[in-house]
Amino acid sequence: MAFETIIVEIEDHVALIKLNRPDALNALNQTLTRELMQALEEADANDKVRCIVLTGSEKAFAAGADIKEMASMSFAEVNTANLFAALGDGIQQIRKPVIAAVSGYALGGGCELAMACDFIIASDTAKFGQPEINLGVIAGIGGSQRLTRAVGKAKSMDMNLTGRFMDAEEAERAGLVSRVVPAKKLMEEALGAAQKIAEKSLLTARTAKEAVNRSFESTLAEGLLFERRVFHSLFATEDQKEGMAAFIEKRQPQFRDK
Ligand code: CO8
Repeated sequence: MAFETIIVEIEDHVALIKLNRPDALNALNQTLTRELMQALEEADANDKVRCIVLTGSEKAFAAGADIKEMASMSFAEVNTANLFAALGDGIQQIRKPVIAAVSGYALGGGCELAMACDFIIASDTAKFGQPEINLGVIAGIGGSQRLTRAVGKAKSMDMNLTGRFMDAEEAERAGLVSRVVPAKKLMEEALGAAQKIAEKSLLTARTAKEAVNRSFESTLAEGLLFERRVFHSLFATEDQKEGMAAFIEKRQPQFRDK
């Protein structure tokens, strides 16, 4: 299906979703939110897709929520629309791995969107920030929560209170992104990582994602118990037998997601 604000391409088991509002530096409006969630859900349900990559343009992953759309909204309108809740909470419901490939600005809702993905690969031009305070508001899709968990209180407070941007190098040092690559190599690197994930058992990849995400929601003891139990449960799968047999027989595994 054709979308107005995003472009979706599926190749080699990877769905590439590109935010496409160039005139607004990919600012997130309600149409984009709806279309992005639809595309993510369709990719999650599509048997041909084994990993998802979300990206923007070279200049901007996304420069935040659409300020022009929000500016005149009343409390009741923001509340009734439950503005952007789908993005903050919805991506977490996507069970296939989702990589954010970030070049240029990832600000406000854009930074929050990237953080809602499973991990971020950044180009050396990436700039992350929560500048909402300059607009008289605060982060609303996880910028005070996911960012704090990712980089700790000191940097999160600094970014949320001063509105300053963090460059790619600092973001990698702080643990916000998993790797930084030259801008020209960003898509090759992100699609390469997605390809690697796509070669695994999807059943196991989903379980790994679930286990890591559980660490944000539980105590260490509960998280460790969850991890151990799902580890045990993977011995009920054909892919565990195949993966271990392939290692012993010195060949590539043929996973069947069973
Ligand atoms: N919303 C709408 N339009 C935008 C946005 C945005 N967030 N960002 C950029 N644009 C538009 C500009 O208005 C401009 O359009 P036009 O040409 O029609 O004037 C076009 O994109 C290009 O932008 P600039 O000319 O400003 O480009 P520069 O290269 O000079 O600057 C910046 C780039 C630094 C990224 C600058 O555009 C900027 O500061 N943008 C706003 C960043 C920002 O404040 N983001 C936070 C937005 S608020 C938010 O994200 C809240 C999320 C939580 C909501 C939760 C609800 C529950």
